[in-house]
Amino acid sequence: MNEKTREKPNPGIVVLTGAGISRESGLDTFRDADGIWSRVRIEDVATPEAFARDPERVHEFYNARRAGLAAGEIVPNAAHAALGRLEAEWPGGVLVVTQNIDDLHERAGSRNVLHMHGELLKVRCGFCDAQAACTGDLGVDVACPECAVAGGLRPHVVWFGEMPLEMERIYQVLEGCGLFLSIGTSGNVWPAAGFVAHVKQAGGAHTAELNLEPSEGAVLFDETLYGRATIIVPAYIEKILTAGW
Ligand code: BV8
Repeated sequence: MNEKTREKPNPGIVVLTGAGISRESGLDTFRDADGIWSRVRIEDVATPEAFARDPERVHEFYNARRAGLAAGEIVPNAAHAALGRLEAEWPGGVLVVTQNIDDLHERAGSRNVLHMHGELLKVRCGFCDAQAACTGDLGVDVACPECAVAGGLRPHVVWFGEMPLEMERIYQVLEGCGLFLSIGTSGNVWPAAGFVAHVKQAGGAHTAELNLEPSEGAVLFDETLYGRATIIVPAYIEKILTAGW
């Protein structure tokens, strides 16, 4: 713990997570050899242009991921559980800012979860902007539960070229935290890839990267630990709760 954060007895903790934390739960990552982007092109399924061009293709892509997430064998792992424990036991604030659109953090007991890239189990209406829960398949013929118009519903996810959610709140908590932890992300996607630099500019926080391998921004972190999330995250959380950082 450094000077500035030593002032505050229990400084806040911000944890950024990416697809790597859900890999051992059976969900694919994006950029690993067997990742999602090795099978489909971002331009075909994860941009507003793709949705305008071929909405059924995009629905098919997210329907398959939604069905996969709802499958019984996909459950939170020890890394998700460790973050649930951190929130329950750390006297200061803990916010999980996740790039993931799955619900494994919440299923592992985390309450303060901010999905900056949206949520797979939610849909949004392009006509009335209503949001609704969605566990089944979506299609252009499905009517909005609010305005009853069909053809406007889309997955409530942030596509490339779209503004991530709650950016102001995210920068605010980053500027006031005592520890910034980055778990299971390759650091290729912006603005999330810029958070560590933003924290360092703000001055006081300690920064740590926990990942299978060094990310694009690895050199910017004060501390790095490499290995599988289910192994290194519970150990690191235990250390924080018993000895701080
Ligand atoms: C925006 C939702 C304007 C949908 C996603 C040039 C320079 C800079 C930026 C850009 C640029 N050109 C374009 C951009 C912007 C673009 C961008 O960053 N493109 C990249 C590809 C160059 N960004 C945007 O368009 C964003 N919007 O910029 O708006 C703006 C500007 C400023 C401020 C505000 C707004 C919107 C981006 C969001 C897109 N939507 N997802 C969906 O999921 O289908 S992004 C998608 O990638 C996921 O959300 C994912 O989380 C994110 C990042 O990927 P990772 O999670 O890091 O996954 P990856 O596979 O890459 O890495 C996994 C890591 O885990 C690896 O390091 C691996 O080693 C590790 N790992 C694997 N197994 C394990 C493990 N670690 C531990 N244990 C294991 N077992």
